[in-house]
Amino acid sequence: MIPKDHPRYRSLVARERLARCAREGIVAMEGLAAHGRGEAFDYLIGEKTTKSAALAARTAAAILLSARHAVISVNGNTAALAADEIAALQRASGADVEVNLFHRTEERMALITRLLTEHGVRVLSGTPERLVPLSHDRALCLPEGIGDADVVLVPLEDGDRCAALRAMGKTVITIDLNPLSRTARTATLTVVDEVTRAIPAITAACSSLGPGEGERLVASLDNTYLLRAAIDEMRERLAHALE
Ligand code: PTJ
Repeated sequence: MIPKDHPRYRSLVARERLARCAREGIVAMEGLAAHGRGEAFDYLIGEKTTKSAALAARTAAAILLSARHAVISVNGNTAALAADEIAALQRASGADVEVNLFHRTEERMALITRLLTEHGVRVLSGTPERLVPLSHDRALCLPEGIGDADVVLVPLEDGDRCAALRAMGKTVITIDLNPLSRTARTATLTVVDEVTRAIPAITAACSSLGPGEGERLVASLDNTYLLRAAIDEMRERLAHALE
């Protein structure tokens, strides 16, 4: 039992959930290490949505809404932390949801699909094919899902696959607390924010974009600017950390 008045309640609940999901086989053991890295960067942005992340989230909504076929690619960590949030984003954006794993096993695919379905996500099913230019099972995706998509949202992605999806000509949106990661630098658009804050921000933006705002956001998208802004926000916080 985590006491509600613990100053780090949210973080402890997330860790507890990830540990439980790791024991159940939903989260890969490597996913726990990935979460720890994310937490460290979350400290640096003050565990809140920064101005540049809010702008990135609105731009992400604009891209999803104007896509021919948008797909949200869900891995173990994202399913464990944000199943309800994915269901809400799917409703708001009309995007398809595909389970796509770095550490792929049929058992984890089934467990994650069940978890998402229980939370109201409509998960694509079908026969995967080796369409992503990568070796081993990381090449697998659904021809009618990620294979067909022009826009793919890949929270907490591995840099290699992000680059491979870009090489396939897709617009790639990622959510990654580390603005220095290869994924963050390779994606078309990076939301430098914690996944349980970023997804609701994108969902809220889907229903609040003003007339013409989406087109303006897409036309002025500059991911390097957004990453620099995230780093500047971290630097600014560090400069005043002990005041
Ligand atoms: O479930 P699987 O098999 O698909 O595996 C998922 C992991 C996350 C293990 C896999 O994709 C992986 O190894 O990812 P990386 O290369 O460690 O990248 C994950 C990135 O997400 C890192 O840059 C972390 O800083 C960041 N991150 C971790 N937790 C969060 C996060 N970003 C946003 N919100 C988080 N909660």
